[in-house]
Amino acid sequence: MNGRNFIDGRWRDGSSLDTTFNPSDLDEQVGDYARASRADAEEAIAAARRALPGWARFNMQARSDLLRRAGDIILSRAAEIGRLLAREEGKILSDATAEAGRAGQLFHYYAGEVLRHPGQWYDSMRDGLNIIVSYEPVGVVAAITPWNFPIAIPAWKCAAALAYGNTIVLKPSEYAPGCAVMLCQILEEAGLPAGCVNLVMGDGRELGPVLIEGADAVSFTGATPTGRRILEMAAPSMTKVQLELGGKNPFIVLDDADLDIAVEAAAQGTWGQTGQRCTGSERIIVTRGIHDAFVERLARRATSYRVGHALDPDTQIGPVATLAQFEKNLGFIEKAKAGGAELAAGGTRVEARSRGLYLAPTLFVGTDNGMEINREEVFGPVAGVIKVEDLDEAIAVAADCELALSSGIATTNLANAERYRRASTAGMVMINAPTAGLDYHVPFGGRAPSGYGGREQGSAAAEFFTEMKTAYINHGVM
Ligand code: TXE
Repeated sequence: MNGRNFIDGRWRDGSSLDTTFNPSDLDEQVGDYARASRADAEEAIAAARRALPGWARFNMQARSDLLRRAGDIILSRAAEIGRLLAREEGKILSDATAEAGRAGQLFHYYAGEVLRHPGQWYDSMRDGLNIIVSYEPVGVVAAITPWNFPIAIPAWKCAAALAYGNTIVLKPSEYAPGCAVMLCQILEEAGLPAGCVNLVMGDGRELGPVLIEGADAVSFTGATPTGRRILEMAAPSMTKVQLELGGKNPFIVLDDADLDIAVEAAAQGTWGQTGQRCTGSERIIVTRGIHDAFVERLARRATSYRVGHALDPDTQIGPVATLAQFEKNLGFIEKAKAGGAELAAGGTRVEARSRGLYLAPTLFVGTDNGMEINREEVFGPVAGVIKVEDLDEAIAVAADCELALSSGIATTNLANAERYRRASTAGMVMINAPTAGLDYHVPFGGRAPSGYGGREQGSAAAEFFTEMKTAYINHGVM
């Protein structure tokens, strides 16, 4: 893939090229991408601003049709997008293709949302007046996205922003920008007017300040420290900010759990997609009565996974996406061992035919909630088991964490499930289901510092991507 920046409807070279490599095989180069300069980012913001009035007034039916067409094209090219995603990010081909499909469905969903654009009408307390509350585009949106869902996250930000009449500058992760290039090609093919979506690639630390100062709103997904930095940078210009950040998600297993369901939900939540999901299970909190049986089954499940090349149809767990993340994961593992956590599975690099970043699904037992392995977001196929006495202690341990994105519980007791649903401090609660793996038509996100500035996806996205206007109309009719 040879990717260029997309500014004002034109594909443009950058100041230099950045190369990406296949994490399943570091000897394979995947793409060369034009690196945008700060001046390019300024031009992209200016183009988005010029395009804004036209897109904000764009005929509703035509806007809906355009988003639907974009969704159709994404779905028709899902295999191609999935293959690029698998090569560049390392997600196994079936998951990568499904993610591309999800991106297409998101565009279809927001094609429908265009037609359900919110608004309210009220009687006034004063006779002869009515009140209309309308929801207007927030303006130019900078979408800054990470590598772990390189088509779904750009899609859910762009589809929602466009549906509500905004224009966009998209800045994808430098580790996996290929899918964002394809998304912009598809939006162009679908007929989106020039300037409505712009793409700038490169280092977020360099381009970020220009985007944050120039845009009306920034929607960011990524690391919690980066999110804090963005919030600080947005303060002087009071740019509206939406942050989807890290998780340290607890999954509770109670004595009354169905063991099969508990093991599979924990396994999927922990090791699925190589654990590189902000909603992944990282702390598995297990009550004493079921602890040994559960741990024995879960450790066996960990060693049953086939780890390997993302394009190999037999592979169940792909590589870690980047060398930096791989080394970070190994660092967490070493420190957990040194701190007294006991390795029940994995913990080592996996050798394969290709020179890939393969890490065995890893499970620590005998951990407590104070250990680094249970406090810092690992963002890899690694989890720690914490033994507790009962649901009360499980709730307390689950809540003893700054991050509050997703959470889960395995129990066959309805009252226990409901108690946890109410007690959880997280933005999302799963009962007998993995903490990761979510629908796109309902709100997604967590409480600060996991999330900030309104939920994404579903109709909840309107909160961030629109501004309210309250109009009083004195028509004089009593
Ligand atoms: O994230 P960054 P990285 C977590 C996970 C991982 C860590 C680092 O723990 O180990 O983050 O991943 C852009 N101003 N998550 O380095 O740095 C950057 O170019 C503006 C959790 O990939 O946050 C990229 O486009 N932008 C997460 C995007 O921010 C800046 C998913 C994300 O990069 C910037 C991925 C700046 N100062 C990683 N610095 C989740 N919540 O799902 C960087 N960027």
